[in-house]
Amino acid sequence: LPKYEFILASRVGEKSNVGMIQLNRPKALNALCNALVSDLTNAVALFDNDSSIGAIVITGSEKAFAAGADIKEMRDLTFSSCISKRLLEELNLLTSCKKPIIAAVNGYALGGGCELAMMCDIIYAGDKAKFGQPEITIGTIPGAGGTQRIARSCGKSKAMEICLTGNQFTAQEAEKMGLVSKIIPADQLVAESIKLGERIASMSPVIVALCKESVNRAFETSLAEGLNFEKRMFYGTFATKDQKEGMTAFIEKRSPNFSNN
Ligand code: CO8
Repeated sequence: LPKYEFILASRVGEKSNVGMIQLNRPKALNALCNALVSDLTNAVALFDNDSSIGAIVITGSEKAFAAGADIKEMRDLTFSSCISKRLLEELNLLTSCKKPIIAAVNGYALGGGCELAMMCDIIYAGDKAKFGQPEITIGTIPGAGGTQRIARSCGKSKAMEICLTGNQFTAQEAEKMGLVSKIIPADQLVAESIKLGERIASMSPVIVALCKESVNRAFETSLAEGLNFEKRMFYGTFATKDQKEGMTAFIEKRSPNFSNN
């Protein structure tokens, strides 16, 4: 795997089938400077195209998942420079990854850090994690999905309160709101997230990709269209060898041997 400046990337899990990305810019609490975002999107693309990898985990340090966009890089931006640089469009590439991405959040997930976690497919939080969208306190607003994704997963009142006050909220509150799926003691968070990645990586990759796409469709369309989309994807699974293998293995009382076909 390539060496990156602001992240560490490795293959983890008993079968080395989980791609691990650790944000590694400790001096700035993993603030998402442009170079870090490039490293991150490159590493995700590499794992997405690596057939030995079935799921990806993104984590930070115990102190910070990521403390947001880099405020020092942002201060002197202008409207026209944002347009010409297509600011934040690169980070959005993460959402086109076919493989499930798990955010393992310890410490601060603020601003762009919270948004990065919400771009992932599943969030596991350490018991001391702190979330928030503090942009309003520094004269801007969330720009990488915060207003939209919190509204969709937690409703309007929570989204408004979080985005308009900039107040931090705890892992426990985040779980209650449905933003994170599980809280784990901080020192076990990464190991548990890898286990989750291994569980997903034990499934058929092609079926996992169809399943992820179907769940994501729920956020993009009406219920009737989404149900139709899901049904077509479901029908589509019967064109794969892995569906035959999965059901045959069940009937023969053995574990399946998926092939990504
Ligand atoms: N940008 C740049 N540097 C940062 C950032 C940041 N977001 N956060 C922390 N740092 C730096 C500090 O400047 C400090 O550096 P130095 O030692 O050189 O002064 C170092 O990290 C340690 O930080 P603190 O001393 O502040 O550590 P504390 O433990 O006292 O406080 C906090 C931790 C509460 C997390 C505090 O650092 C903080 O409030 N950080 C800023 C949080 C914030 O406002 N984030 C939102 C940024 S705006 C944003 O994210 C826009 C979203 C658009 C999408 C972005 C996608 C990339």
